[in-house]
Amino acid sequence: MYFSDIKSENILFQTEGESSLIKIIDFGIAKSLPPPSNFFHKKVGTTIYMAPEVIREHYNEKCDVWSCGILLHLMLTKSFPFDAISKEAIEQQILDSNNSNFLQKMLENKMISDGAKNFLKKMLEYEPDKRISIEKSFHDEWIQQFYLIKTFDEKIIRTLKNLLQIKFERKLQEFLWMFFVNHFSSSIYDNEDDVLHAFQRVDLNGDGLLSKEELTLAYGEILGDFRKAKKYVEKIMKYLDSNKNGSIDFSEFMIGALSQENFLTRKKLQIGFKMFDKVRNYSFRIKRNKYFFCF
Ligand SMILES: [Ca+2]
Ligand SMILES: [Ca+2]
Repeated sequence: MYFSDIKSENILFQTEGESSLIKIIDFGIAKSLPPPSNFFHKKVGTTIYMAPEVIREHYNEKCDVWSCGILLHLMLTKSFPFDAISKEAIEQQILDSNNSNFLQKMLENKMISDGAKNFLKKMLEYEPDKRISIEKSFHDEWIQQFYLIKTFDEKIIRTLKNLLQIKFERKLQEFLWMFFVNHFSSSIYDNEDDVLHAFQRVDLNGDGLLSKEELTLAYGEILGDFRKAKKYVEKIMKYLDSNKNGSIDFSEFMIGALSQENFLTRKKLQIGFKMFDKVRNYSFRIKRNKYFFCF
């Protein structure tokens, strides 16, 4: 899918902490990716973030890379590369940026590193065909220096081993876990950072999904036995791939990685139950570490 309206207003931090997850909101004009040779032809988005090909109304997913470049420029310099008093004038500036010196001039006096400048040039490449792809940008040298989770530390290993214990006995149980993970505020999670780091460590290509191959590599390394790892990964996919798309997203991963003993405490379940209990026509009991819903 491509988003076509990447901008600071559409990016939220989940918590105030430094390692907060960020979430993109407002998928109103997002679209599924067109087949490779097809393009979209309707000008949508926010002018200051718009790629030149969007203004020319002939574009594909590369328009998101350009908008990310504008956003990165804003983050690094507190300014936009284009600036004018009207939308039309900004559009004209963007269209006129097809000049080999434009980026060079724009960045020459900026107090940012050469690595950042080079990366910005790749993202703000005028021709979409020559512009870096999202996949390649994740592996760019400048980005990779911030991606420091190279090893399996103790916390990551513990989190990944929790995944091996997951077993849903009933569909209702699976639904409840999904509900807790998707609706609880992060203050409920004691070890959300560990879960995030474990997810990032396994997600080698940075696409936000754990493929069977990525999981097998991770468990193979942890267990020292790739044949065993393959078996475990089959089990993980069976229990955690709830939308059956062949990969594990962060919500699915969270369900398996949170330790059941630590996560399902009475207090947390009661908070969760209050969220359910809008119509107040069912009750909730915890007995000997088991929980029951009574309708
Ligand atoms: Ca991945
Ligand atoms: Ca899935």
